[in-house]
Amino acid sequence: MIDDIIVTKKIFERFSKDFSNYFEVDVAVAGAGPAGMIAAKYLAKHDKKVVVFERKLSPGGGMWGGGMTFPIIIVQEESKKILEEINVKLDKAEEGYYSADSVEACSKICTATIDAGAKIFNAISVEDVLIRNNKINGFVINWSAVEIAGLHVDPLSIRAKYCIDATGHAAEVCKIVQKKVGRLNTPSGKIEEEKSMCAEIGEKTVVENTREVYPGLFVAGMAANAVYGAPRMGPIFGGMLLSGKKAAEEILKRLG
Ligand code: 48F
Repeated sequence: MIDDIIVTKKIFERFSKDFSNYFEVDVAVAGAGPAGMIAAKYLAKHDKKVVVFERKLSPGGGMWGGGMTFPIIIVQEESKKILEEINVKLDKAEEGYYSADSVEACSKICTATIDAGAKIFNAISVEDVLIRNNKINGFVINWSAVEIAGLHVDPLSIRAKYCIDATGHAAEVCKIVQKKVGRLNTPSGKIEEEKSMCAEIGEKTVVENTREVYPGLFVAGMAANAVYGAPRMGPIFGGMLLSGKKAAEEILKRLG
């Protein structure tokens, strides 16, 4: 016999237990795209307590769709190791361009992130930051369903020693900080805005632009290029992976 109420009770109890375990963390990540998940994976592998909040039901961001929904992604020599470490099968196409199945890459990155010990909460959006002594020290979160329905519901907060904006093209956390908190660590102090596609430059700058954009807040992945005014790069994902890894390495240096 299956008791519907026991199912309800188990879900509620397990979620309360999981969620309360992540009220205070070492690192909180906004966005479970490739950059955010790879950052979380490396941090968790170094025994840091990491939580990722993803607006959508499925982690993976823009990786599932490959290029124009052809479910294939490209990575280059420097980044292919990150996928090899998690057993993503790569075809060597030509001249150092490797292709992978986007569904395989996405699901294996997600699995590796969770197996490393990071926690991903889906259907939760970051809508603001916590700030103390001019340092960002947490996220303000709400159910994505509340946001989508436009309901007037106050959010809740979690505290983190460091936060990462890995929200992709929209750079949502940096936008909030620009609007509400103050000057970003960019040439103009504002978001410089993403430029048109150029994979050659975009892939390089996305790693260079992965840095602390405001005390306590790092930016990674496509958000880094959006914030620092660099080009997009389309379905080549090596830079996203390297950016996530760099964000983790920079934060590990701070956390010790
Ligand atoms: O967009 P996304 O995949 O960002 P990324 O990791 O990778 C970029 C590439 O997909 C692609 C590209 C590469 O060549 O240009 O665009 O930098 O993943 C960002 C994730 O963040 C979620 C969003 O649903 C997506 O899954 N997200 C966005 N805003 C929020 C958020 C928010 N405020 N709170 C929580 N999640």
